[in-house]
Amino acid sequence: MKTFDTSLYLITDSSGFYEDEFLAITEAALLGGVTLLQLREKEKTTREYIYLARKVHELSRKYNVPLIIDDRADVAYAVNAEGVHLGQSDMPVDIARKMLGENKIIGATAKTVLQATEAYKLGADYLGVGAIYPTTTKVKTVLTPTKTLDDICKAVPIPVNAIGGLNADNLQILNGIGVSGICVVSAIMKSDTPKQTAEKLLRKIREMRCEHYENSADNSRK
Ligand code: TZP
Ligand code: MG
Repeated sequence: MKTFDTSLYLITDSSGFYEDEFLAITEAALLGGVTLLQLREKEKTTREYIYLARKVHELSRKYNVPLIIDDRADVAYAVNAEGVHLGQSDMPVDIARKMLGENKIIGATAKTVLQATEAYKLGADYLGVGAIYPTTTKVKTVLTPTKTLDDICKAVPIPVNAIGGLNADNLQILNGIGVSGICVVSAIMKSDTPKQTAEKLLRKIREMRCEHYENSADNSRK
C-alpha cells in the first residue's frame, strides 16, 4: 500500500559532512518527526549513490518513513526505495511509473500550473513547488510566486508541497494556501539541533494546515 504524509519532507544534503555526521543528522531529524525523507545527491557516482541510499534506507525504515530518491529512478529501483522525485529534465513520470510500479511514490517538480497538471496526468503522486524564497542550497531554480503555488494547489487533487528557503520563522507566507506540507533542506541539515528543529517545523505546519481547513470549511458554509 502506498501511504505517505508530506507534512514535513526533509530533503538531505550530505555535502560538507562526514558520512557518520550526515547519518546522525538524518536520524535526529527522523526522531524529530520528519514524515517523508528524500536523499538528494548531485555529485556522487551511481555506485556511491546506491551505497549511501542503502544506509539511509536502513535508518528511514527504522522510523517507518518512506525514502524517496532524487532524480534517479534506477537508484530508487536498485535499493527498493519507496519512491523517486523527478525534475523537469529527469525521466518522465509515466516512464518511471512503468519501471517502479504502482506501489511506489513518484513526486515531480512543478513551477507552473501546466507542469503541475501534466505531472498529475502522467501519474505523479505529489508535487514540489518552489522556490518560494531564495535558497542557499545548491540548485538551479527560480522563485515561484505564492499565487502560482495557490493556483497549483487548486488545480490538482494530489498533495502539493512548498519548497525553497522555508524555515520556522517564515512559514507564515503559506497561510491560506492549501499546501500539504513543506520540503526543507538547510532549515534542518544546517540546524545545530535537527531533532528540535524538525519538531518545531512539524508543529507549525500542523497548526497552519488546521487553520486552513477550518477556514475553508467556513467558506464552504457561506
Ligand atoms: N528546489 C527548489 S528550492 C530547493 C530545491 C531542491 C532547495 C531547497 O533548499 P532549502 O535549503 O530548504 O532552501
Ligand atoms: Mg531533480
